[in-house]
Amino acid sequence: GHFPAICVCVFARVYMCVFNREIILENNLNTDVLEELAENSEFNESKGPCLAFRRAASVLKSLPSAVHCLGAIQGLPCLGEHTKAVMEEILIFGRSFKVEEVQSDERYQALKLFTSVFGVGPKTAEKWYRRGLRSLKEILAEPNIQLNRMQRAGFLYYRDISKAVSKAEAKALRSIIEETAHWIAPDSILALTGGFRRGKEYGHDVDFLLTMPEMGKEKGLLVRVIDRLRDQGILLYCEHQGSTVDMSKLPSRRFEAMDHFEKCFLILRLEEGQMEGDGGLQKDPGESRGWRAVRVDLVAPPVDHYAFALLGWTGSRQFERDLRRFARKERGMSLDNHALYDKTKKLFLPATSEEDIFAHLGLEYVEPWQRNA
Ligand code: TTP
Ligand code: MN
Ligand code: MN
Ligand code: MN
Repeated sequence: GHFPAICVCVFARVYMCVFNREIILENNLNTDVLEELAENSEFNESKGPCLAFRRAASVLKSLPSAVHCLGAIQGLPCLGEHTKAVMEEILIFGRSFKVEEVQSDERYQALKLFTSVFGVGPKTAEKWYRRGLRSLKEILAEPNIQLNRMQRAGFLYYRDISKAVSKAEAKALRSIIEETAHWIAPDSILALTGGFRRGKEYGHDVDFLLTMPEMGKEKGLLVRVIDRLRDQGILLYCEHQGSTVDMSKLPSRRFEAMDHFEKCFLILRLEEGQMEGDGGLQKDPGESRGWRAVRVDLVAPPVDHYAFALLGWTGSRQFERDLRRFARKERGMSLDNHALYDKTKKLFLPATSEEDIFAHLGLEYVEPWQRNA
């Protein structure tokens, strides 16, 4: 049967962190390759293979030692035929021809490039590709292309937001947003989520949850925070989504990554002087204009959903997938960013902390840094 990947991952990751970094790096070579295949399948709308490659990558990441022969991966769960074939090529030839074929594919390259723009999804990328467009320059030069507001911001700040965000930059943003939120509501609570909560050194954006200790008091707060950021001149772009929470609905499978909380996708201006700990580490002074644009996700769940929102927004995406799958297959429960529902007992299981949720699932608590699946 299916041994839940999460068990392998959680168990092995603790082990791995304690021991050898080289091993992690070596397996990452393989997992990066698998991620590319996953992405390629996604572009081809092959959802099954896409998830299969992602899951396989996650399992490989969790191994306590590097893979040196096919025998080492023989008994592992979630490794399909295609993954094994790729691994075999890498082990024998030091490279995978299948992967190189994908990497050199014109369509793959174009779709990868186009979807790297904030606001551009696979559908839009495909449309542009079909029109014969191959570069970002060509898209900007094409008069018949209508970019929406988000895409215009994506192109405008492309250079900055495709550059990794550092931990120091994430911390600086945290202070700015926290100060702003406290200025409006002194007892508001801001929590860092996403990759940085998992201890990552770099990220593609910075994710936060914003809430109030008293249920319902969070209403209107996010909008006021955004207005204040705008007044301070640091709001470069804001896509605001109102709350659509409907608690009569059961946790859904269809909208895996989506949730109904009020949120905004932002681009903020971060002054270089606002960062502590990077003193003297200036880059090329000719290139520096003293600030950079950073992508920020700010989500405002009501406090009674906070634990689920925190678990959901901490990620990684693969960890969330594995956890939801585990809940479904092993426990007959459905889990999403809002709730945990026991399908046999037909009731919602309340939680005020992540610990509560893991306990309901009959799992030992998994620290955020162990969730980098
Ligand atoms: P991301 O910010 O996309 O990913 P990350 O922080 O793990 O890595 P990085 O930013 O460095 O690339 O998403 C963070 C988590 O939030 C992820 O587990 C998925 C979750 N999420 C939702 O639950 N709903 C959403 O609508 C989005 C966009 C993300
Ligand atoms: Mn993130
Ligand atoms: Mn990401
Ligand atoms: Mn994000």
